[in-house]
Amino acid sequence: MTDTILIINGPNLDMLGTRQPEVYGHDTLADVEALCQRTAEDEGISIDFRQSDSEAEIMKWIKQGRGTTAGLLINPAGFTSTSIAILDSLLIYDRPIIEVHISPLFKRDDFRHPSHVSRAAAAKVEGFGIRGYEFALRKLAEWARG
Ligand code: DHK
Repeated sequence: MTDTILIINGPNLDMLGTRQPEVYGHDTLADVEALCQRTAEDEGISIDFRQSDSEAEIMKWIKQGRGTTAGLLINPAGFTSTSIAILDSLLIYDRPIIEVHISPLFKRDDFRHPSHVSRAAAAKVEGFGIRGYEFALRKLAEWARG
């Protein structure tokens, strides 16, 4: 069995550090990847860290992850409330999924509140900044170990 956790970042997360720092903080996506890499080494697992603005590409990666990865951390970003197609891909995935949001959606715009993705997720982490990735990854590593 693989020990690789797939980490998928959705649209505009490549602009972390530049994009609305008052909401998302000053860390870049490279900083998020470095945090995940350090966490993975500490947990004795591997990560496959990706970002895309393309719904189709994200769906392809989720389906490719079926049977080849031990868990999935996804920040669906702007696709969270809109993409039934990504939800359907997640429902095809066969290992635990944790949904992560950097910002506290519960106190942001109403249109950000509903999540289609949550229906496929085992857990959700939001509002902890980029540390949410570390929390989610540690839990996925625990589940991967069985
Ligand atoms: C990131 C985004 O890009 C937004 O579309 C979401 C999420 C919030 C985050 O907090 O990580 O609404």
